[in-house]
Amino acid sequence: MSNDKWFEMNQSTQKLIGEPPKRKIPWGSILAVVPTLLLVVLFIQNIVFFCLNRPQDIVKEMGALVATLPNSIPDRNCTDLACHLAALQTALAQLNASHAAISSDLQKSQTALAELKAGHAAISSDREKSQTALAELKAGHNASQSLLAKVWQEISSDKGLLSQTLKDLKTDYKSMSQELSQENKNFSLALSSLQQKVTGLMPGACCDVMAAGKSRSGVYSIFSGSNSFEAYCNMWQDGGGWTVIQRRKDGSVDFFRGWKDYRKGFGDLAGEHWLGLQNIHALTASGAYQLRIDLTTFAGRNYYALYDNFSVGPEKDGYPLLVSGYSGNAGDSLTFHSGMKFSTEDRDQDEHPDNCATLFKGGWWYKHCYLVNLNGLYKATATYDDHHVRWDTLELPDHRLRFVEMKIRPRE
Ligand SMILES: [Ca+2]
Repeated sequence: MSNDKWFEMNQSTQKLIGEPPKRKIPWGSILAVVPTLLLVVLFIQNIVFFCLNRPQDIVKEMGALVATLPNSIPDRNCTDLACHLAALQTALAQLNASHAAISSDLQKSQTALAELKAGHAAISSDREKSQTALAELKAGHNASQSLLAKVWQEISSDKGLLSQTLKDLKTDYKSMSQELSQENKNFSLALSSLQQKVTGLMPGACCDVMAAGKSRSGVYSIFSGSNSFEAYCNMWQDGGGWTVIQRRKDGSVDFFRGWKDYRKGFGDLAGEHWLGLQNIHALTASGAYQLRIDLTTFAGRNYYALYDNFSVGPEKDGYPLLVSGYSGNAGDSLTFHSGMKFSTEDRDQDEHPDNCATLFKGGWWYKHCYLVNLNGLYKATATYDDHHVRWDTLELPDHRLRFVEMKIRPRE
């Protein structure tokens, strides 16, 4: 239809203008279109080239990117795109997790920072208070110094008066000290006198007990110097008032003992006993004493020996015996022992090369060794032996003894 129209138009045109003109080749248009076509071809070629090569480049770039990821990411060395994507996703997940942790730490840090700020504010407040208190203290210190200066000034002005007062006080003190010293002396004298009176009232020996009206023989308390002890008082023999220091009568008490026992005393005061060297020493150190020894033989005969002077020295000297002034009917066996120290099985102070106390089973003022062995072994029969209770100046067989009593009394 359009070609027909164009032909009709051409026919009509030809009719109008006569012969149609000759047809020319459009070289200008052709020259203009060719470069454009070339450009289009090149563009299409590049597009095709890009489309063909781009995926491989992407894989390479992604591979390079994945290779930079940490070693902890799995499949970081694979070569295909899916694997690279998986690795990148894993890395992204780890980054997310790290980010969450960092966010949490950040939050905590912010909280801590807020607390620090609060603490700093409190410290600042305390510091202000401290500064205020310090200022008050300084003010107080200044006031005290001022007051002290005033007081010192007053003291300085009163120094003369104070010196005089001090002098007066010293004089008063001296006077009072002298008075006090005198009163102290008076008190000491009164106390001493009182002690003497009290001591005088206490029996120092059995003679004092008798003097106090006790006429019955028995055990009484004795106060001799610093020593107080009990002793048996013989109130009937030869005027009475005797303090018994030793008795043997039935062998009920063992007399073969050591130093400690002889020092302290042992046995039954109402029966067989030894009063003790320390007590005997205390008694005889208080005054002049006499000693009476009563003896009964197995034949039933009674004897006695009386010594006007009797004493036992202190322990540091070995409790030495001093005895003299014999009278009686038993014979003087004991003077032989005067001057001797006391010996026991565990303390040899005799003059014999051996220990007489061990040899003759007793404790005594052994020499080398004895004429008297009143603390020897007690035998209930009249058997003769060297280590028995003996008084050797008695005629045989009477020097074997069934009863012995040693007693002392102040010499009149
Ligand atoms: Ca000896």
